[in-house]
Parts: sequence; structure tokens; C-alpha cells
Amino acid sequence: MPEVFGKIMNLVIAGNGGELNDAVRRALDDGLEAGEILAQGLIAGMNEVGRRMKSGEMFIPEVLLSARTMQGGLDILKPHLSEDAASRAGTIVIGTVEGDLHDIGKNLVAMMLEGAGFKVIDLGVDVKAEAFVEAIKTHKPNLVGMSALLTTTVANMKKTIEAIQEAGLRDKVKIMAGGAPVTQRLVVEELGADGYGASASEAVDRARALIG
Ligand code: B1M
Repeated sequence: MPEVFGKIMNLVIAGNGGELNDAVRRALDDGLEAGEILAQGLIAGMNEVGRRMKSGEMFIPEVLLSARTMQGGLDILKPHLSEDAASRAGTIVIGTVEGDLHDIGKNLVAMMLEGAGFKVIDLGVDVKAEAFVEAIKTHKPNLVGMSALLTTTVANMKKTIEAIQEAGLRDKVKIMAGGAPVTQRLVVEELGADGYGASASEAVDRARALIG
């Protein structure tokens, strides 16, 4: 593994945005793949932040700093992660469900979908079921994407699907969900979504398959 991945990982953990941005740009200049920089540097760093958060070695302000640092790196990688965006593959409304403020994974999914040619309407974080419903009425998407990172907010994915159903819109959209606490079985069999993505690239494949 190139040494730079370990460096990027440590800069995410340290929350050192200035040096991280330089390291990411240098890695790109050196010809490293954007996808590898993302997986082996940024995401690996954030996984370690998660481990330290859980064990009490890192606290919320530090985790926030790491999250902001990672977002800066993502912004630099964004144009390099884009696939051929020549044709619009469909429209997707995406958001992190009510009660949940985690947006790094959702942003990554949105970015990859955009790169793959989808028009993405990002509703942000803490998105209420009614806001998803309103967005479907306004934007008439082919697909709705929900993200959740907390076990306590997974219930709001179900609440959102029910609200879409109650608004008579369920047969107008496909629904995809993802995030660390959910699985294919939970999302499709228990929540009633149409598809699940374990990662941003899987989300792109699933979106393509669902929209046909
Ligand atoms: Co939070 N947090 N956090 N946090 N946080 C987790 C999720 C946690 C696992 C940490 C831990 O304890 N180990 C834990 C959840 C435990 C649980 O419920 N099972 C946790 C907790 C407890 C909390 C708070 C409650 C802490 C507190 O206040 N006491 C609090 C809740 C706030 C709230 O949301 N209401 C909180 C707050 C925060 C910060 C604000 C400090 C910050 C978020 C900053 C931000 O997002 N802007 C934060 C962070 C950064 C994390 C960790 C460390 C990293 C999450 C992340 O960005 N991962 C996280 C631990 C961890 O996951 N290792 C943790 C990187 C990202 C690329 O991965 O989001 O999984 P991920 O997305 C992936 C896939 O899941 C998938 O693709 C993405 C890319 O590959 N995916 C989809 C995601 N959405 C998808 C949608 C799709 C398809 C695929 O289709 C639509």
C-alpha cells in the first residue's frame, strides 16, 4: 500500500484539513486512483475515527473536525470520481432521515450518483417524511434515496416509506436505502424499500438496476 494512504488516513484522524487537502492533491498528481485514495485513505481514516469514538478515545468536537476534514478531501476527489455523465440516467431525491445528522456517506452517494449521470436533488440531513413526500411531488424523481447512520433513526426510514404510500406516491418511485446500521434484508424485507446499497458504488449499480 502506498505510504500516502496511511498519511491521508492519519490526517483525517488528526482533523488537519490544510495538510490533508495538499496530500490528496499530491496523490492525484502522482497518478493514484481517486477511488483508492477515497477507500484506503479517507474512509479508512473515518473508520478509525469511528472506532476511537466508540472506545472513548475521541470526542464529538474532534470527530466533527475529522468529518469536516474528510469532506474537504471528498470535494477535491469529486471531479475525479465522476463516471461518464454524458446522459442523464434519471432523477433522484436523496436525504438523511429525520433525527439523523450524519451526511458524509449520503454526500458520497449523491456525488457518485451525479457522476454516473443522475440528476440529484439533495434534501440534506434530518429530513422529515413529509419533506420527502413534498420533494416527490415537486421534482417527480424516478428514485428516492434514504440514508441513516443511527440504529434509532432506521425507524424513520419506515415512517418515510409509509408516508410516501399514504400520499399515493409509492408506485411512482423506487426507493433505495443505505447506511451502516441497515442491511439488504432489513431494508427490503422489513422496511419495504426496493433496494439497498452497502456502499456508494453499490448504490449507483442498484439505482441503475432499479430505474432500468
Ligand atoms: Co456519529 N455515530 N453520532 N457522528 N458517527 C456513528 C454512526 C457511530 C457508529 C459511532 C460509534 O459509536 N462507533 C454511532 C452510532 C451507533 C448506532 O446507532 N449504532 C454514532 C453516534 C452514537 C452519534 C451520536 C448519537 C453521538 C452523540 O451525540 N452522543 C451523534 C448523533 C447525532 C445525530 O445524528 N442526531 C453523532 C454525531 C456525529 C457527528 C456530528 C460528530 C459526526 C457526523 C458529521 C457528519 O456526518 N457531517 C459523526 C461521525 C463522523 C460518525 C462516524 C465516526 C463516521 C460516519 C461516517 O461519516 N462514515 C460513525 C462511525 C463509523 O461509521 N465508523 C458514527 C464514513 C461514511 C463514508 O460512511 O456513512 O457508513 P457511511 O456511508 C457509506 C455506506 O453506509 C453507504 O455508502 C456510504 C459510502 O460508502 N451509504 C448508503 C450511506 N448512505 C447510503 C444511502 C444509500 C446507499 C448507500 O442509498 C440511498
